[in-house]
Amino acid sequence: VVKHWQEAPKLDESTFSDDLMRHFYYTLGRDKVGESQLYLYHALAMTIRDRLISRCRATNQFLKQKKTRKAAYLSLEFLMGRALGNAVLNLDLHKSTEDALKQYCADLESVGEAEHDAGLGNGGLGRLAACFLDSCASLALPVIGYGIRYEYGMFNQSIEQGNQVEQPDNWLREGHPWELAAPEQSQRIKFFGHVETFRDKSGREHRQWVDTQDVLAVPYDVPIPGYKNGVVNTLRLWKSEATDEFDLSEFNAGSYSEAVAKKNLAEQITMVLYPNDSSENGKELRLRQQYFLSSASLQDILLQWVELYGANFADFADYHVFQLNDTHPSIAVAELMRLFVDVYELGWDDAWQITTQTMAYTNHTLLPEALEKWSVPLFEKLLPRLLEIIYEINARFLKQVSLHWPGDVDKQRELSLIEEGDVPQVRMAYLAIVGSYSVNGVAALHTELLKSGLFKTFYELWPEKFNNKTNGVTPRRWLAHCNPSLSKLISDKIGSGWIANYSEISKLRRYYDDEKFQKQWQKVKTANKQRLCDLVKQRCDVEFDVSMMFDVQVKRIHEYKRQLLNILHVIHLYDRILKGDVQSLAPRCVLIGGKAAPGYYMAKKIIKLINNVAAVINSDDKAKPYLRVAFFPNYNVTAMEAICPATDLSEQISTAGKEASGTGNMKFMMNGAITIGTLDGANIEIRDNVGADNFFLFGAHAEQTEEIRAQYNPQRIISQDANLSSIMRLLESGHFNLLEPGVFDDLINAIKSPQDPWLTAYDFASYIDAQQKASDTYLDQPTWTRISILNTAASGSFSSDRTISQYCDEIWRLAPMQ
Ligand code: DL6
Repeated sequence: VVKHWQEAPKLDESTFSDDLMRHFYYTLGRDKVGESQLYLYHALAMTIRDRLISRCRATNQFLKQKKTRKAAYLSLEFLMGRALGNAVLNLDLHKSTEDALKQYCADLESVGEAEHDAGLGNGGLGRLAACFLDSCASLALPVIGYGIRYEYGMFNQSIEQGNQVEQPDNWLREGHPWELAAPEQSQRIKFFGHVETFRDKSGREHRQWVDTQDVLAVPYDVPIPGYKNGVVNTLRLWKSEATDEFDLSEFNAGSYSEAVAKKNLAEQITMVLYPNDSSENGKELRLRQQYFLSSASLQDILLQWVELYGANFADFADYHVFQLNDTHPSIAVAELMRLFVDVYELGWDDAWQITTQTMAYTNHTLLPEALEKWSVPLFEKLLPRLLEIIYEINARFLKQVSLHWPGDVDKQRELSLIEEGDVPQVRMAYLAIVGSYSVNGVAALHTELLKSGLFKTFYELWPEKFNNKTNGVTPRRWLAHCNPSLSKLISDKIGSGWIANYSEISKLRRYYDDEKFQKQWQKVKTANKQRLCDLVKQRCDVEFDVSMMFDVQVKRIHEYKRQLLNILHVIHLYDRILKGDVQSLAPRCVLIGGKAAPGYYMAKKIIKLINNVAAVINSDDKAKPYLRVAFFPNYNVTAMEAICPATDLSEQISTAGKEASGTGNMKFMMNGAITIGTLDGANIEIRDNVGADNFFLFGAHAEQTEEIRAQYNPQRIISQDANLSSIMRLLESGHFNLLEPGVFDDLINAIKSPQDPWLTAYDFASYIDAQQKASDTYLDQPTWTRISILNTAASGSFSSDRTISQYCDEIWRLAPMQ
């Protein structure tokens, strides 16, 4: 007799300790805790997973029983980081866990160290997806995440002779205890082949995609717990596998090796995450990943629909919405059409109506190099039926364009889904816009720039589609979990309601002037800084000092994010120290971390410069009392959990108009760091919320940058600025590269080039001024602490709960699960 799930043994706090022992002893077959505590971590993860599974079942059962509108978040990236601490927090298992671990003389923090980060994303876009899942579950919203189970996530970075070296991230090597495979729900994905017309019995013509080389998509489900609300949603990650019949012909012909090689080809699809955060390189494998994810996820949802309600899709759009996380999964628009028209035999118009009422697209970047285009010949080879469908969508769309702008052929060329040229290209962002009922940017300025620039003509055509959803981050991971001592201090003062309802954090404002509270606030910060000191010593071999200001910039290395400007300021401080101009210097420890895309030459040079400058400064005794510099290798989610609670000054210094939103800026703010930043992305909203006096502003405004670029003369700026000239002399003299002549020439030339799009020299002087203000303020600790408290208190609207509530109310229109 198969026991029904409802009769499954009850798991609660009373059995936690026994469950842990059972998993350790029986499931894993261990009786001793080793050095790494790996098995104890696995046993603990399984003990907690048991509790997640029961809640996940209940959540799924609810959704099956009630015909409910749901959202699916389609993303090529989910940068989840570690799961253990988050699950303990959200399921309120802290005490049970610590008690149970005592029998092994272990504690949660040390056992948690055994967990590998799930680094299935590059940076902001992937981490946003992870924060969104936490918020959806915590708000009890029926949202499923769909992604790829990459065998190798974001590469591991080490530094050798100041240079970035990449190593593969074999994160699954020791097993991933949180996931559950569901091979019985695998989907078949078609590639290659060709399209034929056939006539059915009634004489109707159909297009058929035949002679395809199919690959299996096998789902692995990762539970996503809501915060203390009993909800557990699902992140479904697809792994590619060869189909069973892949080898038959070769086996029959005795070609064992060829057969296995083909298997490898299928499994390559989900082998590795592409490590570019904002540029695509047109690789066939990447397009395969995009189609693989989109097709598997849509088939999964359609199949569930058919199983529950039959193949009638008349009200499908009332119950489903697909949020496309950037253009990466935008092929889903054409795939949903293919499934409706070819597989479920809907008429084109019905299919198009449903599709355009279920798709919604989020744009995450204005950088032109990140706007995906795929060559038509590649599409034709890999996905011939999808290309046909895109042509048909385009033909009908261009008819609409010609009605709107009669006789204007240029408009048709401008908006066409196919870009003309030697090798014509499919414009994926245009496909996403045409196929969606909602198009959103991720911060107010970014959305305005989309409407007035990149997608201006689409905005003229469909103004109602465009909307803004300023990003947010989850206060559970980014304050409650990563900064327990500050959380306790906050909760002692204003109660713990802020964890579930982050707008309550504003109650903290009442205490910013309270001296006793300020002292407690400082004490927490100092303890967090001490922890970071230890980590920096261990990872960078640099001594930081808690009495100095912790000035931090951690994010992907990109020219537009201007780590170069930061290091110019560091050189300026060093220059002042050498000249004995130290009177108004607040002693600082500067920490910079982030990964460069492996093929991004300039970003790698910037890493090298940071490391060389750090080496020179840290070995100079004159600098020691005033300045220490470290490059943090292999920056990832777990590193940020230690870094943001310890940061005093948050560097958000991108060229205005280039950073779509930023989310690191929000994590720092929540943890009481003060921002030095440009009017870019969500910095603008951060400054509006905390007040101009509590933010160190500098730099050109976005609307000025075009004009500045038109007459940009950085050599003149350098020659007229004594500070900058002095820095350039140090750089050009080879002071930081005595044994490596010329290594920084390209960086030096970039700063001096009138074509420098990042306006480094232009913003330098105002950056130095703002840094001096930061320095002056830091020397006045009561004022600094007041501003720090005000920053946390004003961070209420940067919770991803607020963002998700807006997605829910204005795009998804979902009701919470009751
Ligand atoms: O929206 C999340 C995040 C923003 O906060 C960053 O400002 C933006 O740079 C990032 N975009 C990407 C680019 N990927 N693509 N396409 O990661 O998105």
